[in-house]
Amino acid sequence: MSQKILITSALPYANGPIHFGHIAGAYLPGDCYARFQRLRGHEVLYLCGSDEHGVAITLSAEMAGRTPKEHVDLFHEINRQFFQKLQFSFDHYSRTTWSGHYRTTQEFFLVLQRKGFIEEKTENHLYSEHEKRFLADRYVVGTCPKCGFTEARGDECQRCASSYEAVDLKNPRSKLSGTPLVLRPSTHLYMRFDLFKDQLKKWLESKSWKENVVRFASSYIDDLRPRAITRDSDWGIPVPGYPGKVFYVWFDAPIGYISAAQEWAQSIAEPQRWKDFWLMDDTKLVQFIGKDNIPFHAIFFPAMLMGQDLPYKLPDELPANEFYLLEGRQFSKSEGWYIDLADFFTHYTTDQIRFAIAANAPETSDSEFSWKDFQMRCNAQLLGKLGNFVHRTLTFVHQSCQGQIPSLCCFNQDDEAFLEQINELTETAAQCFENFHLRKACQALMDLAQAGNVYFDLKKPWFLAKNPSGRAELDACIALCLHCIKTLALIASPLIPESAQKIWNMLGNQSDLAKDSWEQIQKMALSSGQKVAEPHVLFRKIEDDEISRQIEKLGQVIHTQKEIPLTSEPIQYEPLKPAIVFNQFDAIDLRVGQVLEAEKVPKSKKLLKLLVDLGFEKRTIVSGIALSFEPDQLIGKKIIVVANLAPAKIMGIESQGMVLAAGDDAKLELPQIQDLAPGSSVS
Ligand code: B3M
Ligand code: ZN
Repeated sequence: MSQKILITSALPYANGPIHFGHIAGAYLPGDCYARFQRLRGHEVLYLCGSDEHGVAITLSAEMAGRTPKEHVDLFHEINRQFFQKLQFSFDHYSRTTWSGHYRTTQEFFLVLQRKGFIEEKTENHLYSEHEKRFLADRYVVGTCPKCGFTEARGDECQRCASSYEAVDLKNPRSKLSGTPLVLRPSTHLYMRFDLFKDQLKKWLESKSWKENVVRFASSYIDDLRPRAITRDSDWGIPVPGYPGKVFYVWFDAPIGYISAAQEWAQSIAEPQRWKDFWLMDDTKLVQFIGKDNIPFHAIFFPAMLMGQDLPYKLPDELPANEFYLLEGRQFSKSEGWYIDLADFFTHYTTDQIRFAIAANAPETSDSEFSWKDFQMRCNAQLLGKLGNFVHRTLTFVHQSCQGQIPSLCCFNQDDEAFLEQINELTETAAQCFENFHLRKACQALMDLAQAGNVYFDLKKPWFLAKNPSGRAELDACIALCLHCIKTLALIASPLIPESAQKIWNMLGNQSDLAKDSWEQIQKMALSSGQKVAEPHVLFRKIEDDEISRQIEKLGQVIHTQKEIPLTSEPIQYEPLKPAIVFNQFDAIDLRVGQVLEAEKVPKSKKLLKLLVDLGFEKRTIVSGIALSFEPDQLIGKKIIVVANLAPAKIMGIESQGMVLAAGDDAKLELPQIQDLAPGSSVS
């Protein structure tokens, strides 16, 4: 029976680009689940969006020399595009700076206040005598009261994931100046979470959630205290009746799940539709989060929902994943310990990374991306098992069956056994998707592809083809292999949607697989006589030397990405050049170029020789940027090129253009283009 399923993935802060570490926790599992449930015929609403408030954002914006609004606009867009690139199937991607979200948050608060769940308290807060202001959580660092980590953040510990008040930290100091902080009284609003203790306890006991979630949540329940829900800041949602105060980001962000549904409902011109999902008991609410977000989703947000007048849904499932590291360490852009995404996607596909992450998802303990594991998943599994089976079967259909699906008759015992295996593994995969076990779902997919290969080898259809009396057995074998491929496309669809669709099309189907029905595809017999397409390569082999190069890149400090320190030396401005008229400027033809190759020019410290793709042609350009960039860092990057500069010989090489860069020789940055194709004009 079809059910309404409301699925959310934690709203990422629009505070920096998200990376594969995030994707593994709350996002890819959510997307695979949403895709699976749609195939099962359920009515899915899958929501996400940017979390755009909070002092972490004002702090980073300040460090980057942007206003908070400029900062969130930038990263909202970058992250939205990243999700698109990864083929995420959100029904709506909202943002918490949407005006409707302000309204909903303020209404939420007013209801809690009216019902007596909010109190005003004057308490000690951390004050910086050096900066002459109160410092909100993220501006504070100190020693974690739970685990003793000395660099803990002011609201949650990045080591043990505890959440606390900044005043609970030992040795608190300012994140910006490093100076110690003192306590001073200030008035704030507190939410009486303590009043929800019994109700929360009863509700949590009714859930059979993952061990890590239950353990974490119960450790909070016994010590529930009122918590401050306001901050002194001018960036955030204003607290009605309290000028100068805004809501704490963890008060407004989870309400973002509701306002995202409201914005979605407006976008489809059915403004009340969100209620079918948020206010109806027959909806299932599944919230995908990372483990550091457990207390907010298992305790604080449910309490806020319980304190409303309207019958809001509480989460039915809270699949929380552990952390996903990069070669054993946390992803860190500032330390160069990260994967450059623009570069990544010039070499590898969305499905390769989706599969590698899913197959190694941090479900029960931390796991990691390693380049070797990535290579193994792509070569031994995607290519060696799945790609290989599809390719050899379809090639055979063209060689020996006139490119058509043969009819299926007269099964023998081996065929029966194979068919049973297909059915069992399909059922296993469905169970895995249903229960958030992506690793096992990937395993089931590979097991099925391998079962296909084993069966193909056992039946030796190339041998049967030599003898006319083997025809019926050959037909049955190939029809079964094609049935297996159809099932592989189905199971693969939530995980690697692009490749699944390609496989689906290769079988001669025209429809959109993601919109089809699991049950019907499973039951459907392939029509004999249907033409299958010529097989084409689904997955490229990744060579050892590219993997070695990728590993070498890790840890190199990337000059272009450094944040601007607050205490930088005063800038020596170059004097302005004499004015030019528009026509002089317009005579310069600026184009987007993509760097295909880069190498040092022998005997030169400053020069790099680049091969740049301008779309309509490729150019060799000699550029004086070698002191700021390693050749490898540039490959795949889209840059801006002066395309009509007369060629010039530099160190014996003809340079056919110029690359635009800012700064001086030792510290250059390249303006970069994200989406535009090589050859696009810049004006
Ligand atoms: N933005 C924290 C995070 O990205 C936070 C989640 C909000 S979910 C309502 O990990
Ligand atoms: Zn800690």
